[in-house]
Amino acid sequence: MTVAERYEAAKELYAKLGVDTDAALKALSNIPVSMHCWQGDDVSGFEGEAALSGGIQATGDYPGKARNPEELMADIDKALSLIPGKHRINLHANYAIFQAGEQADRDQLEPKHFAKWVEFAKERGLGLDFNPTMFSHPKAANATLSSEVPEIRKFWIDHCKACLCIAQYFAEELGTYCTVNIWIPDGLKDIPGDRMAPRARLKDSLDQILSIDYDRSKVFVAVESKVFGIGFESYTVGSHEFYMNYAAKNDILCLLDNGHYHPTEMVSDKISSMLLFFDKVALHVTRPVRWDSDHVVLYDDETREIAKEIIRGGADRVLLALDFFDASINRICAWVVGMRNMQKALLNALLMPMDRLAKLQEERNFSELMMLQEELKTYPMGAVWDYFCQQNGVPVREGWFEEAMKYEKDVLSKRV
Ligand code: RNT
Ligand code: ZN
Repeated sequence: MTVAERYEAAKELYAKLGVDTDAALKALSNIPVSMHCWQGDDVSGFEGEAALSGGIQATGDYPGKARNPEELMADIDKALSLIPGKHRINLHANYAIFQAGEQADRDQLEPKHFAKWVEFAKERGLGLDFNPTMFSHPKAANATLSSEVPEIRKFWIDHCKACLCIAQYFAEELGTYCTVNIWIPDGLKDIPGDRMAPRARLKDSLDQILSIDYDRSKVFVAVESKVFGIGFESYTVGSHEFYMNYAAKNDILCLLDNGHYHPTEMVSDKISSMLLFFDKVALHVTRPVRWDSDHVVLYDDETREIAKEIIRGGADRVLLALDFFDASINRICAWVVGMRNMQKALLNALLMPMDRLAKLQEERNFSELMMLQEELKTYPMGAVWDYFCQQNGVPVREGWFEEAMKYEKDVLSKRV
């Protein structure tokens, strides 16, 4: 049977459940996923030799990582050619591109330092999202926005202000919003002597950053909390409660990274609560293995559950991005597997008879609810997914892997 024939058979089965597969595919093609540039080079960026700091780690030494803008852009292109749909690229400030001889510290960054990225995005019809980079820098050695040292704090406040200007430039040039996500690594290894003061300073820093004049209709600022980091096991300044309250009071957004909570705490369960109080919620979908390890996103239970909540809450209200950095495998494969899995999870959710499931719950008919959710697991979602890939002109099923391996042989393996 051809891909199209298998799709027709699947379509009939889903129709019996009242699910319209054509509508599901249309909806899927309208959900952009922001692909993080930093999987391509283990969060190195283009500034030079600064080692990755901030309590995050990219472990592994798989050969062929991108070493400059040209290589990273070529790798992103390769990955996107194997991923169906139109997406966005998520940049970090340490991916600024300087002209020969030019240099600017992070508090001096300007839109021009990202002109090449805008050109790249424009040519491909991609949106850009952005992140201040408050790690892997000598001034981030102890703390950033919560620092007790006024000059250090000012440096990072100025960096964030610069990032808002750059984000607005992205939004204006590309005609689509830009999410700016603020994450800081500030925290303590051991029991604090004072939990309040660093948080008060962080609050003040955020107030100063947001006091600049920027277009809130185009630039969506989000704050990303975290429960711990390596070397920050006992206390993080930017905790969940801190940021949730800050965001609510200041009309900005929260970003939930599903590696940043206690291991039995699920981000999928948080999305509906956020959407009842905020216009939008931002996500970093990742895979924590025992800690915030940032493994590649799989088509696993929590990814599927997150996707269901995105579909139920309204995909246009969720700023969906991925965040992982595995340096132990081919980096193109990491991107493609993670992106395709996120999309499969979204498709899986789009193919569920959501109204019927909700009604069964209202009726407290839990036997049928369980039965139906379990039966749905073996419906032919794969046939619908294959058709989507074919429709979008990307390789069907594992067909993409061969192309990734050819790229490794022809391009990546020559980077020594
Ligand atoms: C770190 C956060 C943060 C980073 C990126 C590189 O724990 O998840 O989002 O991973 O900014
Ligand atoms: Zn994150």
